Amino acid sequence: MRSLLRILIIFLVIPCLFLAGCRKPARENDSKAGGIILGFSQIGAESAWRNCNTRSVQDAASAAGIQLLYFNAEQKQENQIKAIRSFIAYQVDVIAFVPIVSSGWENVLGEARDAGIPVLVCDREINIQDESQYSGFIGTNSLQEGRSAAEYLIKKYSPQAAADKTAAGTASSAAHAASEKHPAGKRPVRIIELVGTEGSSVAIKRAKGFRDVLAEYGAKNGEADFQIIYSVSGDFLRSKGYELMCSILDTYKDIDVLYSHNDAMTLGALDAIKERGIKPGTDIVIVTIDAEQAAIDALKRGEVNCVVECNPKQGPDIIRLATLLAKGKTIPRTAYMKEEVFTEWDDLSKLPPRGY
Ligand code: GZL
Repeated sequence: MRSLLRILIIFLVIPCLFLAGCRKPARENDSKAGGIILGFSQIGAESAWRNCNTRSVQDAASAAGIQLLYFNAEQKQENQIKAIRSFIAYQVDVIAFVPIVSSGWENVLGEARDAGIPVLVCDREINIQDESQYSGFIGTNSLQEGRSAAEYLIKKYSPQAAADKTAAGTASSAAHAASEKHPAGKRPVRIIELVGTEGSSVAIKRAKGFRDVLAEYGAKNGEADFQIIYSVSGDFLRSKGYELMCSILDTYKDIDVLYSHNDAMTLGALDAIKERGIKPGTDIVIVTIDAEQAAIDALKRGEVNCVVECNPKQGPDIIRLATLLAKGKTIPRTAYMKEEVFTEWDDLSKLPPRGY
């Protein structure tokens, strides 16, 4: 009921006020520090990661005394475009949005620019001809996340990893088992890929970064040691991760690795794998991205082998950059969040709670 009311206010009340010649209330001695109105269009609530991302922006706006017009697009680009048009009608000081997909933003961003409202692209990137239509990007480096996932696999399956384990006489870890299964020259490592939302910069770049590193490795070693046998979009959803993995396990044999673009899909896939008596982390090596608490816990249990962090706590940076834009300042075109990689070989005992 509340979301319907909110939608009505955004799409009906605000534009009507504008059409009736109303503007946002003129703010007495409008000190930009506190008087900023920020319109924020968020994708939805598809994962614990996304919910943390939203909370981070809301908390940072509140702490800075910024009035936040927040709108949840419920996974629809058209709702994001409507929300941005409402922000323009309300003449907010700055617009920030997380583009669910990377294309289709030219018209509405042209309208924002014509209205003199700076736009901050957050979390995911956009593909646009005229880059003057937005002021800057702050978010995650998805290309590097994909690269880090592949770099882990190369380390895991490299003959050196097996030699190190044998020399150290350590118990046969997943790394040792993996290298034993695939000593140099044997069949390629067979990889299943669960892809994020189709058309999103994150899915495109996590796939590209992963493939680039594997191709570089194959070229250097003169053979394709790694083979992506099937790649399919689970739309970043846990339910789809489960459904797809059930079908994949019924279809494909000799799966060595699951590379999943986010933890929500991974957690769904883990349920499917365990239901079949398969041991995740040992029988199937699992690499996932986000670093939600549930994924870190699975890493500690040995059910996941590598977790690439994708940092959702972008709120303070978004508010800092929005404040600069509201004051007419310029900001960097691109700013990436700090992110780490956690593997089965790390000491995770001192890792603080993830908060998402
Ligand atoms: C990444 C972000 C992705 C997360 C998913 O920057 O856009 O969207 O990896 C989320 O969990 O759904």
